[in-house]
Amino acid sequence: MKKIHVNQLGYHGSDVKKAVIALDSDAFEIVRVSDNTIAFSGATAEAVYDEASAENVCVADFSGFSEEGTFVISVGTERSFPFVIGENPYIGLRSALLEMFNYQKCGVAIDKGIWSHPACHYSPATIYGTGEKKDVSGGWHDAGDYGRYIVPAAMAVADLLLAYELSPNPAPEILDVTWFEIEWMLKMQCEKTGGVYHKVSCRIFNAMDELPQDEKDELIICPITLTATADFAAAMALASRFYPVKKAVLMDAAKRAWDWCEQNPDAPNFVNPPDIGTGAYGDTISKDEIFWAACELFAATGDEKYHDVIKQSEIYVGLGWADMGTFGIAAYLSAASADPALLTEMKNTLHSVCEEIIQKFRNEPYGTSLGTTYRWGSNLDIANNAMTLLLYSKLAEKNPEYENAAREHMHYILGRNPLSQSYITDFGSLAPKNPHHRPSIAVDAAFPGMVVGGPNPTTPRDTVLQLHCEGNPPSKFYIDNQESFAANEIAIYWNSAVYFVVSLLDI
Ligand code: 9MR
Ligand code: ZN
Repeated sequence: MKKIHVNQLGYHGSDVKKAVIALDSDAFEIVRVSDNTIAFSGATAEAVYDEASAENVCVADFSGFSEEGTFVISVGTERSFPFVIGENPYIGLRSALLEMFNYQKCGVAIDKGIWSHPACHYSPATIYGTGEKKDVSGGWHDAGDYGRYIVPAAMAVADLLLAYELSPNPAPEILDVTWFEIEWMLKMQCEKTGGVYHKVSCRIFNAMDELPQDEKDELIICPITLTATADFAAAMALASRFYPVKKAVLMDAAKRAWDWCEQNPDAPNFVNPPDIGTGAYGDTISKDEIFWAACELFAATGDEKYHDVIKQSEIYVGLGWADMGTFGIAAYLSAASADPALLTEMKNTLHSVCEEIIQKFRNEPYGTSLGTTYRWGSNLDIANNAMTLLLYSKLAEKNPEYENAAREHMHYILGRNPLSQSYITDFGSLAPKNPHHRPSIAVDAAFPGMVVGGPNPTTPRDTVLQLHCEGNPPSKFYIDNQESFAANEIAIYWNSAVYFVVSLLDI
């Protein structure tokens, strides 16, 4: 087990560069891997107690060192994993994170080396509780399972489109990649009512080594929900900015979904019907999704009817599949005819969230901001906090400290954490090899560029994780085991959030 933690890909020469040393040390050395010579000697900062890992650690700041090459940090006999200092230590990362979405495609044959497979899940699905069939083929498999769910889909689409819009150097293919999911989302809208079905999947999660084309059980479309319909309205209105040729179709879909929400404000929250066991994504509060939808529809149309809803609403803030408020704020900040006073209020609201993040960040030696709360998908929370800071700096007021903090969050994901664990498959010396991802398990090789959920001590039913990590502090509650769904699964909206961050940082 390493005791000196670094970003295992590396750092740009001009970056703030820090390693975290979980040893009692007052000095460190940077050693050239090529010839084992010492390139730099420095003093560590005074030891601090890190609550999330329950350890004393010292930060080694080597920002002043910018020689290009491959190095390790050394203290006594301890060595970190090697890392690069250079112009592009993250080569291939951004495109791999995006390629994951092409790999998750459902309903079409996939041609990706050992991970290739024929088309899957293309038969018409049954609308729950009826004999009615509907074609809802396409879209991305959500995660390690083959379900396709509107709520996380809306989030992934928003992350990717915002990455395209706000990156200083966006990958042009983002729009094509994302269109595949949007096309499927459109099929999930009920033609008659405008409401949007919550999800489509088989009744249960099938065997872990089953390839998608072998999952032949009946596909079930679960009932329309307010959460899914509001998320859909928001995502389609947002998408209308990016696909001019499809604008009319997207806006029509968005408005019909909005009307459904207005007519069904008290529709119940989603819970799985008794005979369905796949992901629920049930959200008890849909007001933030309505707020997001109103902001996107207002930004897309300038129609005061949506503005009135925003003016009467609380300002919601937060990112996560159950929290869409910050997307709403981002939309309002880019709306052409925003109200100046409300605009200021929204900026201030976002600013206070950023300040909460940054207060924690200043106290966390690993460059994180989660305190001791490592929920299922803790890496999403890491990425979302970075994303929130970057959105503020981009849309409200440029803030170098926020941008630096976002970069520091990426260092955590790429290995500068208490386990020296990179959380992205195929990137870093110690990257996950056994993600909870059916197609990877079936061929016994992890598809590259997938972000795993990360440490999570709060899911007792993940028995393999619990057994292995019993007694571990929160940020060390992780195992690279294919059975650990609560720490080692992958998901489209985890990749999309990290993709947003790397796109804005332009790495
Ligand atoms: O990411 C979701 C996490 O926030 C929830 O706590 C968890 C339990 O409801 O579900 C996670 O989402 C999973 C979904 O339900 C099914 N597909 C895989 C998702 C990632 O683990
Ligand atoms: Zn499929």
